[in-house]
Amino acid sequence: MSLVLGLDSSTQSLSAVILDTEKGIVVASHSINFGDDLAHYNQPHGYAEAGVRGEIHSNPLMWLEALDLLLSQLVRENIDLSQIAAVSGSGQQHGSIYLKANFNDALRGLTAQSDLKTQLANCLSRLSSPIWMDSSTSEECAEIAHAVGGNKIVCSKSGSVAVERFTGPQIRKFAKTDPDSYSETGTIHLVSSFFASIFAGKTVAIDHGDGAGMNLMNLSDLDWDQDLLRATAEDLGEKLPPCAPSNSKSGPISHYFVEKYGFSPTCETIIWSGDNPCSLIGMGAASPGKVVISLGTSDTLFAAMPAPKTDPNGFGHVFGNPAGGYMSLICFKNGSLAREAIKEKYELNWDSFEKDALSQTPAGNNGSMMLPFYEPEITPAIDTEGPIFSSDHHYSSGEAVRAVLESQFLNMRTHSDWLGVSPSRIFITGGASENDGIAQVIANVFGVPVDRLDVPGSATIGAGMRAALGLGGDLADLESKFSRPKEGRTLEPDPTSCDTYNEVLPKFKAFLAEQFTS
Ligand code: ADP
Ligand code: XUL
Repeated sequence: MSLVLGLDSSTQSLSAVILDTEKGIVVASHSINFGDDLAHYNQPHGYAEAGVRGEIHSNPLMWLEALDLLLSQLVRENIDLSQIAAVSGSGQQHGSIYLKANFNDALRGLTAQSDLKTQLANCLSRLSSPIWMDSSTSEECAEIAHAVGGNKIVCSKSGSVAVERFTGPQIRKFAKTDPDSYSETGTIHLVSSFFASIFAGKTVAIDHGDGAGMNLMNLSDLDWDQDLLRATAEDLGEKLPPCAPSNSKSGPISHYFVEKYGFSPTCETIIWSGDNPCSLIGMGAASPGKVVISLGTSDTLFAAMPAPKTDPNGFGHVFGNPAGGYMSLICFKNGSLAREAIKEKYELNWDSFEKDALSQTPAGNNGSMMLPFYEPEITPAIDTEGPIFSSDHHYSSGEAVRAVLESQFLNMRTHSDWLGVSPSRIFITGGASENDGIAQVIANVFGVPVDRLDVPGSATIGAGMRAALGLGGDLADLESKFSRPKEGRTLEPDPTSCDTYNEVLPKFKAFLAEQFTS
């Protein structure tokens, strides 16, 4: 059997691809959008909108319902799931699910006569899951850093300073604010290890890629760090699954999926990883040399690293590379959500955003800039209530579209300097990467050609490739089949615009520093 299934539970959707690893083709793909397809949860973008002081949570039952819905729709489309040899997946990073001690028994006792949501609902010791957009744990970050002797130590151990959205500070906040429910919690899972456990029918490990996004794993031995565990919450070591390499097998698929959806009982499950580590694999960037920009709900910039190197400003991160070694990751929270805000304000669609608005204005926007932070930003760490414009004249739609894009990518260039990598080519992925206007601004700001891959959805594809790697597949072979650049779609930088951006860059940095001096 040469078919593998890759899933991606992201902020706004749950997606699946089936890859034929011999023929090198995508046999099927399907997606459930939380806002549109599961509108009864009232989480139009995949999370509850009205958070208190930066709290952003999702409903884990919505994720479970999405999984049953996705698989039943694949079966209804006559996709034969019995031919799948292995399953793995990708999850939005940092989000956590809190489960009572009955979780393992409930997984073992799942029956195909009912669904996952109904059968697992009473395993939750916390009804909602904080996700990566949550910025409510500054106090807990400071406490963790203080307890281990400062953020320099947190960073040298875990690859990141204590970060609001990371799972450790989120766990600490839960333990402080709801100690009874915390002590009732038997296991804390990441989105990735939660789904992986459901497929395996038992609690499985957290992989080194996603585990590094918790402020709890020590990068030197890739295991839980006892000082960080102690600084975070009582008895935390007992509530976490073990850490394991990303290609670990977790046994045959749970009987639930065999009986309900016709999977083969011999289908192997491979533990899941985070969406950015999976994307690194899907983009063919697992070996050092390629720089990837992912334009999803957030924008991220990442690259494989031979040895861990940390960001002196504390904004960037080091994660485990699912193929071994390390990767860097820099997350810009105001990605698609900021572009969407401008699109909606000027009543544009993505086509007119690019063709009518962007094309009206020249590179450099005649000096009109903006700081495109609609929500508290991660890179740089800024607590803001809204965007700031450099000029108080009314921006036309063309000026506003150009301002949001130029400032996003000038900010990205500024805050990826510490990697010390001069890319000769950038690979882009994610929902917004299809937009040629956006891709051209990236090419011009960074001054290098920009490529996309033949097959869209690098996190989902990467999850499928990881399923194949778990069965012993060859990375170079899989990359040659699924991570090929799309022919005829390379965007070359325009030399005149590149010169303009080299001149604008120091002005943008000064504007940013002027507004946010801390
Ligand atoms: P995530 O994985 O975080 O859920 P995706 O990678 O699926 O996100 O990207 C979804 C985002 O892509 C949407 O929020 C939307 O703003 C953006 N998007 C989709 N199509 C376009 C387009 N043609 N141009 C610009 N942005 C787009
Ligand atoms: C990475 C991050 C986001 C999430 C959601 O640190 O917070 O990219 O993984 O995609």
